[in-house]
Amino acid sequence: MQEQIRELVAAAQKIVVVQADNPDADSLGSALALEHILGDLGKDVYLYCGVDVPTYLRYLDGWDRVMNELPSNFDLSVIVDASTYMLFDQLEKAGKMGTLRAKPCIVLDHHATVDKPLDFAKVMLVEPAVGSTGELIYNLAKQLDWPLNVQAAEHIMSSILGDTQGLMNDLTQATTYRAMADLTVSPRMTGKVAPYLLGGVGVQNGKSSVAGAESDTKFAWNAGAGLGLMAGSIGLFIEGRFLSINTEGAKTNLIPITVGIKLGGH
Ligand SMILES: [Mn+2]
Repeated sequence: MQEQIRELVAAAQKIVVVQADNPDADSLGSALALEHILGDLGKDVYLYCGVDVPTYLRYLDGWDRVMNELPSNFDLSVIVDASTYMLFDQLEKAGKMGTLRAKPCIVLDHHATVDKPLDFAKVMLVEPAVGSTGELIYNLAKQLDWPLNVQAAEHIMSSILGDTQGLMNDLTQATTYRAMADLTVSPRMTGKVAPYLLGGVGVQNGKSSVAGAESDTKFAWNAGAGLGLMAGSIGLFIEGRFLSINTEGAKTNLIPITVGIKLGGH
């Protein structure tokens, strides 16, 4: 199913992300996250919802890009957080359901069995075991190696927080905390190589192993650079730094290289 999604997205240029007539933080966060993800994949993304975004959701950056009118021309639709006809009255009233049905469609949802399911979708990725559509998109992004920039990560976190009522209700699972931690720690690194700089000054304490030698504290400074990489769910980093210690006579200069692994997170 994930491969079908990859192929449908690859084949499309203009993609409309569709929310039902009952938008909430999960649907809006999911739509905005997809706007960033698909945008970073080079797609033209439109956001549609049949009703106005409620004022209580307008803290989500980008809510004002959600349009009340379905574009007449698009290659693919992605419906988020809904999988029943019953939540699309506005499209029916506007006579646009036919337009939606005529184009390839992906449904991303987490609601258990519904009445009148959207039978025209090419792919229905509906996972009731997942607490929110935001978390489902996070999983999909990891499986398909989709880019998650900072904004996409924040929107997914808003989705998750919305449906789990701040990680408080039954929809919150171990995977939810893991996803939140992952998205919080370093969304910039997800699927990417991230360079960074290091620097510091301090004191270096050394003691000769010769019997009776006194320990010695010296001023030192260091500077360096590192590179973080992702390999699946494992984060790797390599960093090198130039360390200079003000030892008597000639300075002691070292270039320690550190290589490490961060497990279970980005
Ligand atoms: Mn939801």
